[in-house]
This record gives sequence, C-alpha cells and structure tokens, in this order.
Amino acid sequence: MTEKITVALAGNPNVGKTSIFNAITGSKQHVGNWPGVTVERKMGKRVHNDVEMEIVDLPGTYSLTAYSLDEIIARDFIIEEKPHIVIQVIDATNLERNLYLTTQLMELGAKLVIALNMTDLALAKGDSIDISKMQEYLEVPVISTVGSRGGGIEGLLDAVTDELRKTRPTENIFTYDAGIEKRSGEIETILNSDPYFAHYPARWFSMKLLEGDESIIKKAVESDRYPEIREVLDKTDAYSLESRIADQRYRTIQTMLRQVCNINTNRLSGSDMVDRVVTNKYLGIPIFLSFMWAAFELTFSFATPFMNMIDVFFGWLAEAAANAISIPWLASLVGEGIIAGVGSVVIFLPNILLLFFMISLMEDSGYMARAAFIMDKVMSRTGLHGKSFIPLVMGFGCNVPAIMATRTIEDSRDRLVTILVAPFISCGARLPVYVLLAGTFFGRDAGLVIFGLYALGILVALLSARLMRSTVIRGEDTPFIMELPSYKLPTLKGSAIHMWERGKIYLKKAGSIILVGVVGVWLLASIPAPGSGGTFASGEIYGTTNSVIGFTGQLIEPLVAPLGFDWRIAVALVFGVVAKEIVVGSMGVLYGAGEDEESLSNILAAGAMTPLAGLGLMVFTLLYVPCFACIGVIKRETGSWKWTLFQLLYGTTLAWMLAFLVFQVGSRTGLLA
Ligand SMILES: Nc1nc2c(ncn2[C@@H]2O[C@H](COP(=O)(O)OP(=O)(O)OP(=O)(O)O)[C@@H](O)[C@H]2O)c(=O)[nH]1
Ligand SMILES: [Mg+2]
Repeated sequence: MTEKITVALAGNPNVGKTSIFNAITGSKQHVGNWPGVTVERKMGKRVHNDVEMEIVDLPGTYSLTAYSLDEIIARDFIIEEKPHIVIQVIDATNLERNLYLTTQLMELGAKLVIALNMTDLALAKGDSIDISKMQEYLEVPVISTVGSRGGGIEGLLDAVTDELRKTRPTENIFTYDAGIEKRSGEIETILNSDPYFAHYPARWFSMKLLEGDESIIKKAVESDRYPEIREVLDKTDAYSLESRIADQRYRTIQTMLRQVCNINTNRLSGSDMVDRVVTNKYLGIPIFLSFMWAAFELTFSFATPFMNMIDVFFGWLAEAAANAISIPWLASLVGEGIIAGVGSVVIFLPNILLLFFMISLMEDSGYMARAAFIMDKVMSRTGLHGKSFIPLVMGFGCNVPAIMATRTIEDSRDRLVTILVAPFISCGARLPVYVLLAGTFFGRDAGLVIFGLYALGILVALLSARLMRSTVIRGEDTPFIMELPSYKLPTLKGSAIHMWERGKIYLKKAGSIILVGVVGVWLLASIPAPGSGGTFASGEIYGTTNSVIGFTGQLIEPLVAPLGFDWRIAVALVFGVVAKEIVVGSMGVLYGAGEDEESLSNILAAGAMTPLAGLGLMVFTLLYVPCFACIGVIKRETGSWKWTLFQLLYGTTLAWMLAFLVFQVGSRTGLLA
C-alpha cells in the first residue's frame, strides 16, 4: 500500500517555489520574477518511491511572523496543518536572508528538507557552496536544484522519502545567549504544563512570545496561564529582546556561512549596471513608457497579417455555411450569430498571443519589479504604494489575478484602494475592442491610440486612488520596501508556454461564454418585438428595432445617446458585462458582420459608426463596469457589497463623463467628426 503524505514548499518570496512545484507535479502555475507571484496555496500530486505526496505550493514569506495576507496563508498552513515534510526552497545567491527562515522552521520542529535553488546563478556569479558541509552543519538534507529547468528534482524527492523514514525529529541547532535561554526555559515550562498549548511546539511558541509576535500573544492571552507568562515577559525589555534574538540568529548564520561557502563580492553584477540605467531618476519613466509603447505598437502591427488570415478563414466558413444550410433561421444562426459573433472575437487571437508574450518577457526578466520601483515615487504622491503597482501591472493580462495579488499589501486601506482602482487597468479582454476600433478609425496611429488607452487606464487608476485616499479611505501612508529580484534571462520556452496557455484560455472563452453570449444576442435579435408582427429570424426582424433586442435597446438608447452611441452599442455594452470580448462579438452580430461575408471593421468604416463615437466607445469600455468574474473577485477580496457597488458606480459614472467629453469636445471642435 502506498503511503500518503503532505509536503509543503515554503521559502522566501521569489526563490523558485512555484518553479519547483511545477517541475514536481507537472502543473503550469504562474511563475514570475518578482516577489509575491503566488498568493494562495496550490495543491498537486506526485507519487515517488511508493509514497503518494500531496504537494502544496505556498506564497513566499520572510519569517514566520506574518504581516500580509499571503504571508499569513503560508504561515498558517505550516503551523496549523503540520505537513509531514517542509521543503524549504532557498535562493543560493541570497543565503543569509533565506536561512533566517530556516532558523524558525527548525524551532518549529518541522521535518525539513532544503532545496538549494538557483545554483546555476550562484555558480555564474562565482560563488562556491560546500553542500555537504552545509548539510552537516544544519543537520538536514540539502539538495542542489535548478527549479526553472527541473534540475535536481528527483534527488529532492528521494531526500523527502528518506527523511520520512527517519524517526529522529529535525534538531534545533539554534541557541541564544544565557539570558534569552533562561526566559525561554521558564516560558516553556509553563506551556508544557497546559494542554491548551499542546498543539504548538513549546520552544517555537516561547521564542515567538519573546519576539513579541502579536498573533501568538493573542493566542496566549486566551489561556488561564497567561498572567504567569506575562510575568516572565515583563522581566525583560521587549524591544531589545526582539532585535537581540534576530541578531543572534544572523550571527549563527554568518558563522556557518563563513565555513560553508565562498561568496564573490567584488563583482559589480550585470544586474546592478542595468539597474543604474532603468531605475535612473530621469530615465526610468521614459524607458518604462517606451517599453509599453513598443509593446502595443508590436502587438498591433505584427499581428495584422495573422488577423487577415483568420478573417479570410471566417469569410470562407460563412460562405460555406450559407451554401450548405437551406433552413433560413438555421443559416442565420450559424452565419449571422455564431460565425459573425465568435469570428469577430477569435480574429484577435494573434493580438492576445503577442500581448501575453510581451507581458511574459516583462515578468520573467525582472523588469516588472523595476517598474514598480520607479513608479513608487509617482505613486506615493497619489497615495498609492509602489507595492500596488505590481498588482496593477498584472492587470494588463487580466484584472482577476491582479486583484488577488493585492494580498501582498500589508496595510488594509492600501489594499482596498488598490482593489478598487485595479479594474481601470486595461486587461486583455478589452484589447479586441481597441484593436477593432483603433484599427478601423485610426489606421497607422492605431498602436499609439491603444498605448494611449492603456496609459489613460493607469492615469485614471492613480488619480482615483488619490481621490479615494483623501476622501472615503483616509489613513497614514506606509513606506514601501521591496527586494529587487536579480534579472533573469527569460527562456523562449517559458514565454511561449505562458503565451500559449493564455491563448488557450482565450479560445476556450470564445467557445464557451462568448459563444453563449453571442447566441443569446442573436436570439433576442431574431425574436419579433411585441406588436411588430414579423416572423422569427426573418429579414425584417433580424437586427432591427422590430426585434426584442432592438426594441429594448431603443429604450436604453437615450442613456448613451449623448455619447454618440446608438442602441446597438448600448446592447453590446450591456452584454459586455458578462465578458468584455462580448462587446465586439455582439457588435459583430448586430451590425450584420455575417450577412455578406463582410468584416465588422469594414462595416463600421463604411459609416455604421463615426470615428468619434469609436474613440468614446474605447474609453467607455475601459472604465465602465468590469466583467462578472472581476466583480466576483472584488466582492470576495473586499468582503463587502458596499465597496463592490461603489466600484461599479464610480467606474461607470467616470466612463460616461469621459466618453461624453470626448464626443462633445470632438463634435464641437470638428476633430475626427
Ligand atoms: N536561473 C534560475 N532561475 C530560476 C530558478 N528557479 C526559478 N527561477 C526563476 O525565478 C523566478 C521566480 O520563480 P517562482 O517559481 O515564481 O518563485 P516563487 O518562490 O514561487 O515566488 P513567489 O510565489 O513570488 O513567492 C522566475 O523568474 C523563475 O523562472 C533557478 O533554479 N535558476
Ligand atoms: Mg510562487
């Protein structure tokens, strides 16, 4: 019979835990070169040496004293769920900082196996580490790994099963000065005599109390023995105690490192040299903006030939379907509904692939963390944190993980503001709307217009944060501290996988929710409105105001008429709340993109819409109500319907006002008219 165990992957942020998790379990969880990629625990399975392992990937944490939500998730898993084995992943290029967590895991009495990761980078830097000596010193197995390429994984799993067979617990090799040991001993005696504390190792618990860990003190307060514990704690000055403990841990680590490794310190690394340029006071922001601009220019221009190919394919498909199907309503469903609707969305697949390829390069190289660093100065003036910028940049892909990523923000007000403004960051689902409209109306400037919309999204997010920070969500600003990761050369394979995964999600969405959405629109566009008297899906009904959708669309049209939108756009925007791609899909259905095998873009360019309304529609789509998935995650992460509704109302009002401004200023000045 196979044995079943739980193995947790723990460690500092950005050390390669998820890379190792993926290598062990064959999953494709998100990996990125900045701290705070993983914000919830992820499970996977692997059988090795007849042992069935449930592997748990955890968010990164610097110590077992947790501050932000993601750290609390990691810490609670290790302390409360007590995994059979904890694999601590250590960044070999940053041993001292990483071993600090080791000291605490040892105190906790966890069965430890150390994965000494990024050994390739340590080697390239010229460091040498004596692994067997390190193993001897720490008295736990240390396995050298290269997580990103799956190196050393089998050896790591062997070490896990070996360790399982050993009965002796991991020994705590860390000791402190006599004063601390005496206090700790006194507290341990109290803890050991009270069953209330039996769930936690006494040594670890007492050290945490001495360090002044708030959540541990809270636990202790609930016990009857707390007055006695308090008495011991009061004998020493708590402030000096906390730093004394930290000092002594670092001293032990340094003593060990002196014997175990030889670190090359005199090289100014390539990372440092690049950083001098890209985080430069004057150059930083222009460099960031030009990267972004280049990304959208490429996304647009490079994709065009591929888009044309897809367009030709759907044109052919529509013709073939029209010839093959003789039942009129069915032909209309397939041609004007499904092919026109889904086709109008799938045509943007090349743009989506390119966008995600570019995002992946930014994420894996480590540039993203630099962007956060330079933006911190601008952002601190807006009342947002530099740390908020990473979640915001993640929003370029999708706002849902972006909102999840705010879990790394310690201050709850900072976090709330970031969640509320995150939907203004333009996500991949809005890209089809931009590519369609900018491509139709702005020709060669399309890339620039799209860049402008992304920039507008960032600007609105920052200004809104400023506004909220000084009105509804007031509070102290907290300082920004972030470790800059070293640059890593993104692998073509890694970026290609990332791109393909996102492409798959996009296609799946086109085949599911978008398909259902456009068929819904087609159906409502085919059913005669009450009193119009026509027949289902016939020419005089379909897509006109004699249909149910046209009839109701006309009722809401006055709401958007001041923005230059007609009822078709009003309807497309309503359906777009399900998923933003449906804005384009519904337009395809309602403007009759399937009828004469004409593409939606050509129909719009031929006069179905003015360039000005097109620009307004892009702005409106950027800012109005986010999609259902996003609304759901805002509710879950804020835990409040009130704030969720606030976001929806605020965004939609802003969208309306800005689109109104575009249309009114544009039509009065005659620009773009
Ligand atoms: N050169 C090199 N890069 C690695 C190695 N392991 C991981 N990486 C890279 O390091 C970065 C961080 O990897 P992740 O697996 O996301 O790290 P993590 O520990 O899960 O990070 P958080 O979830 O943010 O705590 C990514 O860019 C990886 O490609 C390694 O052994 N060598
Ligand atoms: Mg991770």
